Amino acid sequence: MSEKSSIGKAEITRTLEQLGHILEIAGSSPFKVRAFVNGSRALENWQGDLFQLVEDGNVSSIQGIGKGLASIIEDLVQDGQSEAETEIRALIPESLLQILRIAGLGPKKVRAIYEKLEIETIDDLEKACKEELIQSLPGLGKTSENSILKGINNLRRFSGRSLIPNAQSVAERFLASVKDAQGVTKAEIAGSMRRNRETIGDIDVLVASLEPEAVRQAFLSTEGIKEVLAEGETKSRVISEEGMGVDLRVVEPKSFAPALHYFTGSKEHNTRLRQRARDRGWKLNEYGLWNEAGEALSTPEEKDIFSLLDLAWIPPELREDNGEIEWAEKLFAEKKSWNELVTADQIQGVLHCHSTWSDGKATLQEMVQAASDMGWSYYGTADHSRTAAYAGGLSIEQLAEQLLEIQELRKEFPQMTILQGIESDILQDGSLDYPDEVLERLDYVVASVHSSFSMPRKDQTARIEKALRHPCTTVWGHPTGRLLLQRDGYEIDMDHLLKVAAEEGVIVELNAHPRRLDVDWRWGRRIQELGLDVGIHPDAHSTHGLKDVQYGVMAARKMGLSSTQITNCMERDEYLERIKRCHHS
Ligand code: DGT
Ligand code: CA
Ligand code: CA
Ligand code: ZN
Repeated sequence: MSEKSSIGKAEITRTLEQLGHILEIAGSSPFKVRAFVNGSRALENWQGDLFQLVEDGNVSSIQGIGKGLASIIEDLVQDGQSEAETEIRALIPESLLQILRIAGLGPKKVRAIYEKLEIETIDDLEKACKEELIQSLPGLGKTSENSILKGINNLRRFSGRSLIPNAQSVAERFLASVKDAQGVTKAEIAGSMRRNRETIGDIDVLVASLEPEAVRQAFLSTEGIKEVLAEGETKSRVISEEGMGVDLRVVEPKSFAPALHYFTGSKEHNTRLRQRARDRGWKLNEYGLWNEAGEALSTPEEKDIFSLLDLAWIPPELREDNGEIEWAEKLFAEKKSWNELVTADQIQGVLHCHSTWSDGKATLQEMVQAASDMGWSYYGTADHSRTAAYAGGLSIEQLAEQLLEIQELRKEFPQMTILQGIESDILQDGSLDYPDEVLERLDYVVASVHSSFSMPRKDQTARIEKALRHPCTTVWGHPTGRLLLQRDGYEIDMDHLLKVAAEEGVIVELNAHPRRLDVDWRWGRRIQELGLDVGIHPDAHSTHGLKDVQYGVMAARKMGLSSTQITNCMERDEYLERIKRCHHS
């Protein structure tokens, strides 16, 4: 296994997009620029085993990736570097890539700034703005100068994205304050939040009203604004005290549905839909939809836009230009609609929760009480296994003691089925953390990696495969090990391991902790193709942590899953049958 070849698809996707931007700044042909930017997106949306594809010499079979790009991808996968990449990077000073990160500055503007003023760094750009040198450039003006200055400031202070719960609390606050403004007929959160993305860049608030001034005042009087970056008649932008950007857009009530569709995005999805309108001589934008005669078509609801374009309504979560448009086309032709996506009230119980027996903050009794309060009918504890000393992993004796407590709790909570499980570390060699006869006494086993994250891909894959093939493994816990905004997952052959899970009847966990949301939603299509079962588990370490199930449900919706594909939407008896596994001996 080669040590240097540990460059994954996500990184390659980022590289290709960046190369496209570099080419644009350097003044390359638009054709070439587009090949990279579109190729990056094509790769991001493609699901499968990239390493296998490279081995088969088949990269150009991905739609949207030509021969030239394919050979760069092959080099990146095999060697972690590519000569073509080095050549492209040499076209411009590296520091220009930092400038590209400033909000509102795309490659075109960066090119003008670089070409005309020979500016290469953020500090020089800041100076040029203050000396009012930018406003004379084509495509830039006095206002761009101010917005660049603010953008630089923001980049320095708030360059990050946010986890869903943080963004949600900010969004709710702003939404509540504009909802009550005079003249408001509708108000909704759009953007990545409405699409249930795993992290949120900024919050987009969309309001329908004929009195934009009242809305703006209500918006700007929301509590906890750190800075107002822009205030216009229908558009405002602020930074909240939590450091989150919040955009307000006010539209006329008749434009609300097209605006909601537009500002929900994704940008890629929007582009496809606009093209679809254009293909029939129509026009679609955030204000409405017009036919070939230039007549505005009536679109009171989002679904009207879709149906006028011969598409079934697409749930916002799926709008990533990830095959959803083709699917909506097919559904529309068959006069069908989308399968209902899973909802939180369909969850019947959970596995994979911790307690004070290991590193949880609440006792088992408190956890069961809280689970019962959630309205669930089964609850599976899963404390850490003995090797996880740092997390208070349970010895074999402690497991036996815990069972005694569970037997008492079963009497105290007759309405609940209380299961004893374990979150077993997958040891270095892929074995589980107890002898088989101990594992066999448990109701279920979650197998998770908690150590040796940087093993070479092949070894890591073999390690996990061995654990998934163990007859006592019920659930594959947080499959990639990623921590959002903190660390990427370990390198594994995900496609292969999903197939192993399918063969072995192992449940793939959708860990609902908002920092994990692991397995990643981008595997949703593949998981459905393989007919895998997904379990939404809170990995709760406190009673409050049980509520994280809601984020798992959001991610499951983004994967396109219905309740029938989620194991813990099963009624209790069926569920108990499903998780039985370790009774071979
Ligand atoms: P974020 O904020 O980075 O988490 O992601 P979004 O998707 O919320 O992006 P944002 O806030 O920049 O824009 C909100 C939506 O507005 C976006 O999803 C689609 C739409 N939009 C913004 N800029 C463009 C554009 O240049 N073209 C098109 N077609 N749509 C755009
Ligand atoms: Ca946004
Ligand atoms: Ca925005
Ligand atoms: Zn874990």
